[in-house]
Amino acid sequence: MAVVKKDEKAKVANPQDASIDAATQIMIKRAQDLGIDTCFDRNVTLKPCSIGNQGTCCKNCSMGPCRLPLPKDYDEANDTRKGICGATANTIAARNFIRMVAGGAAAHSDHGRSVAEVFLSAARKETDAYQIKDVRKLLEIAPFLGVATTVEKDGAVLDRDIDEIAVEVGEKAMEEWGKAEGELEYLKRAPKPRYELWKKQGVLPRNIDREIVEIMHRTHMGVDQDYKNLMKQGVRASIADGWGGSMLATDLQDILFGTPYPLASEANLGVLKEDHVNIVIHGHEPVLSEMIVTTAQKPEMVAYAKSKGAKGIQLSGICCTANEILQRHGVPLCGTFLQQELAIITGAVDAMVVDIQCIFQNVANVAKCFHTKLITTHPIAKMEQDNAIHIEFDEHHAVEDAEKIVRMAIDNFANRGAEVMIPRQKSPIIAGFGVESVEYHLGGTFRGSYYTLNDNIINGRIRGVAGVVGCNNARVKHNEGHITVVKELIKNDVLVLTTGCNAIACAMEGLLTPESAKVFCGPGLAEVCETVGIPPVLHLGSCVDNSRILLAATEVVKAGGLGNDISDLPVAGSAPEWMSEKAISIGQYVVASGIYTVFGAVFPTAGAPVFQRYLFEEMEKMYGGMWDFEADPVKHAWKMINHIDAKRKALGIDQ
Ligand code: XCC
Ligand code: SF4
Repeated sequence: MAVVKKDEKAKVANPQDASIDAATQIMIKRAQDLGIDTCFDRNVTLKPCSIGNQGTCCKNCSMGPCRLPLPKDYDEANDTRKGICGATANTIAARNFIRMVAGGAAAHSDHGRSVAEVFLSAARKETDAYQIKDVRKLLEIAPFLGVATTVEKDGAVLDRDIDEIAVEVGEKAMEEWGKAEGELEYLKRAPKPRYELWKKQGVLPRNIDREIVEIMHRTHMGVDQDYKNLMKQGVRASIADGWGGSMLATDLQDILFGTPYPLASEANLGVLKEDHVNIVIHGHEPVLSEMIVTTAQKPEMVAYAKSKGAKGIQLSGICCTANEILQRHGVPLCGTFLQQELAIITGAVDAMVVDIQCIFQNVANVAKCFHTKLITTHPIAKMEQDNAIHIEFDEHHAVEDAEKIVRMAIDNFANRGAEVMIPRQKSPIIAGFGVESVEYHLGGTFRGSYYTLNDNIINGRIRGVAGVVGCNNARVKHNEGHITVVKELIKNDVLVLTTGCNAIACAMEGLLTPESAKVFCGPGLAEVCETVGIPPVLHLGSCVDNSRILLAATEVVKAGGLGNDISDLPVAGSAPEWMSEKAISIGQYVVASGIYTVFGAVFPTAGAPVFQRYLFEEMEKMYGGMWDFEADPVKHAWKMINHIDAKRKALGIDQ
């Protein structure tokens, strides 16, 4: 992947080197003309530490940091590197790696916990802002949490009261974070052989919080100093994320806000409208943004905006909050992680509303250069800059909070400067897929007809399925990895499931339309997409919605014909431009679920080759899935395709 080059004289990014996206290039240049620095420029002036980059810098106690770079003449048999305490490069890299898992699992799971709290308030009718919207899904997940959906009365089996089920589901869900005994309830949703494998490996999570806490303990100075044992806990915590915190977040959000179904929208900075009040929502939790969507659509709010000289209110989103409100309401995507500063630099954003995760602190500095109100909303995510306005959101006065925010944005419309510049680029998209809609669109089941996913995989029209997900990373050319990997996959008949910022990148590039199948796909995949009318790249939502990918894989296994476990399937995972700890947690639970997973950009264990080999090779023997790294996006895609072909061969469907 091309590394962003620096313009020696100016010490700013060359826009053409920094991104493949025209709107982004225009806005990087615009920022430079205005003298405002963005992450693209800071990438030029701030170089990463090459030892930290290799994963072999330990600062877990104050005798360090102990820095153990890989020697130029590295000789594995005589690796004498050690910290003051004697910790080896493997121990240090493994500790750092699983601390990333802990950070990521904590982020996803704490998000899930917040949703569960709101869910329980709604179920108990302590708030009227939220209701149980999707009863079908409530009834679907209740049994997995051990909640009965029927009662016996006088020998007859009757449907149980929905409100009662909801309260019990809420209570049982909350227990998953901290129950004293047992194991996570959702683990049994995995294919049986997978569950048995986890049991055999001793990695069934007990509860979500405990596995994260135990990582912090085991990586403390002088505790666990065996990289294999450390990784065992990393695997366990990651499963608690994917099959626990994240999956609960997705399910409870679906029940509260509705399970997504395919809908049309648009993506890229061009969705901002000069003559509208623009509110950009950024972060991850849909609890507040759902309220903002409802509020901004109210006739009295639209009338208020008009009274201030605007033609209406344009909502749009960045990062995963964007994906959440896109998949349920069709709210357009303003941009990916790396475009958050650029949105404000258009001069057209009247308010940027942020919640948690992936929010640059620098958006406050950029907002200072414009009229933009930057509003933080979450008690755990404030900013030190004095222009950051904190309006703390609480589900008990959700409607009032949302109204206050929308009014503040409308009132701010009149304060716009003359210099609004919105790039015109935007692409039409179809988003809002999930396990339910993949099934529905592909024949109403997974197997047994011309249209179904399993049959199309078996007959080879679809070569395999890839989950391509994850962040942007300012250290590599914006969206180049995402788009190159995805295009190479669909060109070779691999159906792509996407979430997170990869989904936004694909959206901007026009890959989320059924029409794109003709242009970019191999003949088999094109035929399937054209027959059933789906895009070759299916947008499955936010980062917590990677749980949808796990469940889709599980359904494919259950439908039969493709082996007994997820590790038998011709599937692969990828995060071409990852940067966050959440991505490491996701990668690890995908690997632990039996899926070969390739990361791009950098890999944080390069300084400890023995430990890295454990992740890249040994893991497959234990879990049927393993990590890999490839910075070059075409080679990256081919590693995935080769893996898919090997799995097809093993299944005997390679003709
Ligand atoms: Fe953040 Fe979820 Fe990464 Fe994008 S993809 S940069 S984590 S928003 Ni999850
Ligand atoms: Fe150094 Fe060991 Fe302390 Fe880490 S825990 S900083 S390796 S002495």
